[in-house]
Amino acid sequence: MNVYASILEKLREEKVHMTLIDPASQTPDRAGKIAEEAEAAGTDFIMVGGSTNIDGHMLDRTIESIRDSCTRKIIIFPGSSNMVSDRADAIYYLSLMNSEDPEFIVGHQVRAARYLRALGLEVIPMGYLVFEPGMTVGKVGKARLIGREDHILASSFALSAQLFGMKLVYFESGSGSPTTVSPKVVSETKALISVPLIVGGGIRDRETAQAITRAGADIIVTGTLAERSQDVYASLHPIISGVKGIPVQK
Ligand code: 1GP
Repeated sequence: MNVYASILEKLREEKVHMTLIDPASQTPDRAGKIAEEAEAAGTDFIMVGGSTNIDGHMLDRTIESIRDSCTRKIIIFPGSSNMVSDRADAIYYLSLMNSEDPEFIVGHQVRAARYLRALGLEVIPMGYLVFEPGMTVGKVGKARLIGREDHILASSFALSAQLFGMKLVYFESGSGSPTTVSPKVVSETKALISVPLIVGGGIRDRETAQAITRAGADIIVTGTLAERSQDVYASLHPIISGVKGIPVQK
């Protein structure tokens, strides 16, 4: 089964949690340890990537280390056309739709297209929307930030992504953000789209993760929490069990 099909299959049963690991934030060994503990805490998929440029060798080593210590599928979350590795199970083919720079909407994607085809890596098309405060990805990606309460603009972008044929929509506040998108933005968007909605950026506690999930988010992403934690299991388990405790609409 390919990765996208396994995401959909999982979502038929329960809400999904993904752990983001940025290869620029720690050694490959530590990345492997984070993934191992995240899996024990119940995470469903490992995303590898970030908005700072990472050389291919570091990306490969990080994915190999995660692969050695964890059985979860690994999805690349690329910040540029360089972040491609055949060690992963899939890659988000993402368009930062609210960028002011066409490079982030379609430029990197065009440069990577033939290489991705040659590698045979599974590609998952995704509409990626960056909300205030945006943090590093907002600056690097030259995003015209969406307000965290702006449900009209947010849901219009999300519906547009679906109309373009994208298979996932990701609402991003930026890694390390002090705020998250508002639950109302999530609920208004879910009322309009049928593809899975991912929400990430600034989620650090069970209550926030549950509020966003209850509003309709299908997939919750956390990154910073595990990267900064001495006890990854203890940090992630309350969030993941909280997310899993919200029933899916059948
Ligand atoms: C960033 O949405 C992810 O791309 C995760 O954000 O690091 O704040 O958990 P955090």
